[in-house]
Amino acid sequence: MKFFLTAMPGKRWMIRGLGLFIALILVLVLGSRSWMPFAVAQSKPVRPHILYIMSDDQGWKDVGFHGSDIKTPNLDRLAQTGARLEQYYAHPMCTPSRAALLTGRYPHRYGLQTAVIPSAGTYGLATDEWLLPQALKEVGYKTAIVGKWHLGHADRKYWPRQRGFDYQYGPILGEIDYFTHSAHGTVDWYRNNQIVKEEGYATSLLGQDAAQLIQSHDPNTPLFLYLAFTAPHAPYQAPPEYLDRYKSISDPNRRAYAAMITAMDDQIGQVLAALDKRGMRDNTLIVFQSDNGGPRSAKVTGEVDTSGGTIPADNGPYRDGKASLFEGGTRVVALANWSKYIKPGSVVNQPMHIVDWYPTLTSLAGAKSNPNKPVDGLNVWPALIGGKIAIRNEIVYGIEPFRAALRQGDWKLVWRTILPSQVQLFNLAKDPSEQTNLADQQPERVAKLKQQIEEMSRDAVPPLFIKEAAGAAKSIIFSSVATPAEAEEVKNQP
Ligand SMILES: [Ca+2]
Repeated sequence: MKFFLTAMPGKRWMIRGLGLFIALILVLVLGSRSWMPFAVAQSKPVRPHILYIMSDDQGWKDVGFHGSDIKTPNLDRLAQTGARLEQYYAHPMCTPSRAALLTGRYPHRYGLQTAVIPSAGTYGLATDEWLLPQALKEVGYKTAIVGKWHLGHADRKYWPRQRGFDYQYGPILGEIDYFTHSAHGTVDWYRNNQIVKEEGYATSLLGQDAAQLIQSHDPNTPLFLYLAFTAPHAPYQAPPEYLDRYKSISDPNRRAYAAMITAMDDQIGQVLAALDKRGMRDNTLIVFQSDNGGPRSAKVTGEVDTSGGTIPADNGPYRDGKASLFEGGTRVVALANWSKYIKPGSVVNQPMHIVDWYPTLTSLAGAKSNPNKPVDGLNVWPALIGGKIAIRNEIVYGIEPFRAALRQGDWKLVWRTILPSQVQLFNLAKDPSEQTNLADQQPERVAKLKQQIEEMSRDAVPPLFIKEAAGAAKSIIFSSVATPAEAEEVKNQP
């Protein structure tokens, strides 16, 4: 070898040069993590397990990692080892948000843009929508919903087992008692469409069921588990052992609400432990979000009467809350975690919308998107893994016949279209709390945003809530006679 190199000096230089070249490449590759998207150095994701955790009516600030006094150690750890999504938007109420997640399409396209499906409601999410579990099932996923549905209950064709979920456990309606699992005296607690009567606190039962499902799952089959807690939606109820942890909070509603969130966090810890135990964690994308902002008015906490106490949710700097098109109703607490691809401790400050998960998750799964209808979501995977390219410039908060809100870049228009109409324009970069209405100073911007809303509204189906409520009201007001006692009752309603 020595002779070879001595006899061929040119070759020796070539070998030295090659060594230097390899060293240079190694320096570039290993030293470049700080500026490269985290996942570029990783292999391409292939059909991950997906654990999608949703809380219900949780305030933006009501997690440890947003500075709350409510203890959420498991969510905090997910945030520390994943990405906080700090400009993440949902719709302002349960039904529209959940529909947007599962369809990837704005709810005004199928009539679910207004309010929630009430307990007496007979309508549901249109059955010609192609839902996320249906798409994932086609490419071999096992699909499961553990928790709240709220996308139609009066007809079984709307139920989750009929909409692509292999397994179902939990309530179909929007709100239940946490101990009796009932709404208006009717038990709303099912496993695979069969009513289940059992003891236990709803949050604990959901967590235990999700953990058991993971423990019995074959890790070689991709799993989509939609874990939709009812917590911390009203009624504000928690077991004594959790209430005892918040003796320092004197207000009963806030104390129970804090206890409900910590009980949920404990269950999330159990579910994560099950993923670890089953060896699935490394190949699981975990998402957590609240379905809408925390309520700031007793009128929107739900169907139970909470008017006697304080409203416990805290949306931090954001204006108003649930049911409102202001940021407090729509910019929700959210995170994504998958340490193999998503940089631990990162913060995604790009705007993201709940409709974005549909194309993002179907793309990761190698599944087909909706074959028949336009999807509004965008694939935000590059943003989640630290890419700097802006994916989304526009946020649709809601398009309803009587109100709408749209964000383009930093500018947001909130428009009440019924008389007396009202237009508000905010610069969210400078004024995230929406305190200064700039509509009078920027008439051209207002006109442009209004025009865009008008154009979007042409694709809207009339809200099914209004259609059904008007029908019900008509049958009452044209078929009975009002009495003074009834008038008094109506006047005294909260
Ligand atoms: Ca909700």
